[in-house]
Amino acid sequence: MSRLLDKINDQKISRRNFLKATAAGTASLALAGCGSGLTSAGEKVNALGEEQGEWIPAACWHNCGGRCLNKALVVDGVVVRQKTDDTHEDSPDYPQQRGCLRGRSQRQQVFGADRLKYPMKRKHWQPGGGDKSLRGKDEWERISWDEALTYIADELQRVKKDYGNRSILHIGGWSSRITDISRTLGLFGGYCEYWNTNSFGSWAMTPKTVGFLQLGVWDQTVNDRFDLRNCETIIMLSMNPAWSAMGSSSWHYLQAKKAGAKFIGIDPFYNESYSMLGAEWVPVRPSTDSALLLAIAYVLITKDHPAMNPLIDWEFLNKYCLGFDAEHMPEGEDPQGNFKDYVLGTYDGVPKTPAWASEICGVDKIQIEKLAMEFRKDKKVAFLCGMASARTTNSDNLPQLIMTIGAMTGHMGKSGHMTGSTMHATSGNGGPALVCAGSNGLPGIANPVDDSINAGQVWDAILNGKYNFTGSGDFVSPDQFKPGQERDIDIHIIYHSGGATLQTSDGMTKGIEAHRKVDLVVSHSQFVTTNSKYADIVLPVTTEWEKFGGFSGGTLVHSGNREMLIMYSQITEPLYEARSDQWIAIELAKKLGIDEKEAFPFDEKQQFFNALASATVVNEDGKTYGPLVTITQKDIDEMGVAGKPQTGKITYRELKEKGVYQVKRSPGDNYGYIAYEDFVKDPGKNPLTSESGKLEIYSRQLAKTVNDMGFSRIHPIPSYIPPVNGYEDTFQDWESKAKGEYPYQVINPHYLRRSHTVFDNVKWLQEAWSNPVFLNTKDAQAKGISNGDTVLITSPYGQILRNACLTERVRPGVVALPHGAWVDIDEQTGIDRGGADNILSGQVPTGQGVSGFNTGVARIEKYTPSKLIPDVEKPARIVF
Ligand SMILES: Nc1nc2c(c(=O)[nH]1)N[C@H]1C(S)=C(S)[C@@H](COP(=O)(O)OP(=O)(O)OC[C@H]3O[C@@H](n4cnc5c(=O)[nH]c(N)nc54)[C@H](O)[C@@H]3O)O[C@H]1N2
Ligand SMILES: Nc1nc2c(c(=O)[nH]1)N[C@H]1C(S)=C(S)[C@@H](COP(=O)(O)OP(=O)(O)OC[C@H]3O[C@@H](n4cnc5c(=O)[nH]c(N)nc54)[C@H](O)[C@@H]3O)O[C@H]1N2
Ligand code: SF4
Ligand SMILES: [Mo]
Repeated sequence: MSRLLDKINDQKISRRNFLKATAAGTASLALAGCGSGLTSAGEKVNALGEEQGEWIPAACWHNCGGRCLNKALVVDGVVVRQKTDDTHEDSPDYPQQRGCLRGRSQRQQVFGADRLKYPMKRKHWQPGGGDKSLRGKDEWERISWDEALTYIADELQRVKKDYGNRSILHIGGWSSRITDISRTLGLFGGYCEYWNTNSFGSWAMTPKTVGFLQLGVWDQTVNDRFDLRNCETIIMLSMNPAWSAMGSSSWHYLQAKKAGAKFIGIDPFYNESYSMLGAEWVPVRPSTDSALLLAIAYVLITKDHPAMNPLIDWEFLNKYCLGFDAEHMPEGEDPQGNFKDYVLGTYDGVPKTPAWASEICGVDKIQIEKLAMEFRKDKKVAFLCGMASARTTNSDNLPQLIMTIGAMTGHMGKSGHMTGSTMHATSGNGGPALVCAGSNGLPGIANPVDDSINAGQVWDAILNGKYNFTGSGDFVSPDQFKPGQERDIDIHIIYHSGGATLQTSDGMTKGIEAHRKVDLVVSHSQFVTTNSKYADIVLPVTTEWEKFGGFSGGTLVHSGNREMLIMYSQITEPLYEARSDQWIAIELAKKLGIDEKEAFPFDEKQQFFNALASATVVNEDGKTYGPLVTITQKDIDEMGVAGKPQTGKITYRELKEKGVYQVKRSPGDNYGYIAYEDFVKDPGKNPLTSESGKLEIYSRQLAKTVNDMGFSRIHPIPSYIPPVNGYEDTFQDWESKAKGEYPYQVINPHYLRRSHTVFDNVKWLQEAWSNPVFLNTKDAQAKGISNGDTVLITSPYGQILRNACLTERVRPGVVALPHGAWVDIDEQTGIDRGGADNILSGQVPTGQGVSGFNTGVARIEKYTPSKLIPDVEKPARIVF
């Protein structure tokens, strides 16, 4: 290390040598256990860097809960330090876009010793598959780009000829359609797609169908952040912005706290957010929120008295909703099917009382009664919901039930009142984007194959040759929720061009088996990720730091919070032999005899320019939009692109230097937002997205769509349907309450140390945040497990090891296993030492094709054969 520092100080080192040296330095650090070497490195180069370096806005491009401004200090081509937003003074009304611990460790990732350096082939792979069983444990051989692309092209041709294009499964992470290779494969005749409701769970389709969706965007059904300060009570259901929505969100909630709001958290885990906000805890069992909320409805209905105890907003129900009671049912439907009578148990004989719910959801019945009162109509209430509770099986009615509670109590469409979903980069800040990212201008390329397999069936489909086809595309496609149709499928190639899908999809144990079945697995990646570990040909790709530049949210669903747009620039030339995904797509097109100009009519720089020129920003009226960036002919000439000069709010030069454009906000400005305001003012003129244009507490369309898809069945009204692998399944016998083989429920909180799987290889972060399993103290003690003990967790689908962290913050009966750790199977025992969440999940799609990430059962026991070493002490995965 010290020789490296001397070299940097000498300023004699070339950039390329430095990168090699950095890589070596990080490797030795990793092996020795992270010492303080790098800190002193920072100090030494710091003084030097400040004089001579340039701060360049550096991408943080991951699917985390933030979009923050990060900058890298580059001295003579070498990144010596990082910092975050200091472009303006920080204040609650106009906050800096500050990065988190992960973003600030980005250089450790980009220049990590474990970066993939060259294309690689698995030693025992041969065209047709070779020894397939060795996937995940074989040796790697370095090959040239030409060899790699030739192997892939030949296999694609062979499989197309013998089995057809639908035997090529292309997985591009979130959506098969967004990665560059989808363009090449589209022109090649198409590919079978993979789709997943992912983050959204049953918020994927339900809200739009029942009329509970604003602006076409899922997490913008709540009011603007300033309006949080007008709320008396903020009830949060399955939310953890302090971990999962870094950036400014927590600060917005704190302003509401400062303004006097009372917070309540409905969650099996009393997480950092509730703790920060001093929230009252409603310790619900996972996947049982529907039971709890039905009992809330019961209390509201039975305790309401319009004059003496006004809890329900009858006017709101009458005017804006369908299906609450027998008098407001859709035409042609049996009046007995209404919500109120279901809650009261009029026809099914089961009143959904707090006692009824308590047995299921585990919240004391007195606490349920008290909680119901908090929703009362004469209080200013925000009912904010994250989507974790809907990443559960049989939860299709949950968003509808959340909407129903909000509608019953009239907490919609006015200041100080809100009901809806809010999560990720836009947590606590609803409304349309004030600055909008532009488009790269590439024309779409269709996929001629219409097959699309749900994440909850994809590995089973490969293994068994059958799946339930419900429509094409990903879940944002209107065509995805169609009547189900059993289809045969015969997958021969798995092509991973993005995402960490083997790691992040349901049922990893079966996923590995499926990967060991096909003829070829290709993976583009930056590290030996799980996808690449089980692949045959691995192609090293560049990070965003190695590209010409880009904008926050380029390929992601969320571009950031509504008030800003980030533009980043190139930090370094591509490392080693890494190439961009687009370069690979172009070169593969050439090998396949496809006109690459048809796939990519213009280059990445022109794509950047197009996005720059088409970015827009709101005008001061708060309604109309104009171009964001002023671009001169000189800028265009310097970039070497085709385009016309234009006038906007910030010059290209200033944006390039600052890295961010942020709309300056203050309370009472023109940029505020109240969800459902127009609808509430004039429902006739501003109908919602449902069949009737109203809030559908009874939704014919919802039940029909889900039931026709054929994964499982639901009712048109919100009802409690026991989840698959839920609390009920922890019992051998529900009546006698005899516990079964898997007596605990498992949830997967998104974890601070990583963004899903990304950053989990960074030693700084591994050292700062260990990755235990969180167990309730009493549960652990009953099993003789102490803090730090290694625990074996067994589900019906797989086994993992983690060291225990005992806490009272997880409710009894629940095991909280952080999401996203990299799998590390011990091939002798079959046990995963990495603690990967999806080793514990199965292939169980329900309803609209939801992944039940937070519905799982398991048993726990102290593991004695050996003790897990901390992740930071594990060697990094360095191949060459
Ligand atoms: N059990 C369980 N599973 C879950 C969840 C859970 O809570 N529990 N959460 C789910 C949710 S909400 C989500 S959104 C998904 C996320 O699932 P994924 O999208 O699969 O997860 P990421 O780890 O973000 O995957 C991004 C991958 O892309 C790679 N990458 C980064 N840049 C590039 C690039 O330029 N090119 C290429 N080719 N690759 C690149 C990264 O290294 C990483 O491997 O996981 C889901 N899975
Ligand atoms: N650090 C970090 N931040 C991230 C991510 C990451 O991986 N790491 N991922 C990003 C992405 S893509 C997404 S989708 C978001 C996800 O963001 P969130 O949905 O906020 O993430 P989670 O941490 O899974 O869940 C939030 C809370 O829901 C609780 N919960 C789980 N199941 C249930 C249930 O059945 N009922 C109730 N009432 N509560 C439940 C959990 O205990 C947790 O406290 O985070 C984003 N931000
Ligand atoms: S919250 Fe996300 S975008 Fe912001 S610094 Fe952290 S990892 Fe990067
Ligand atoms: Mo997500």
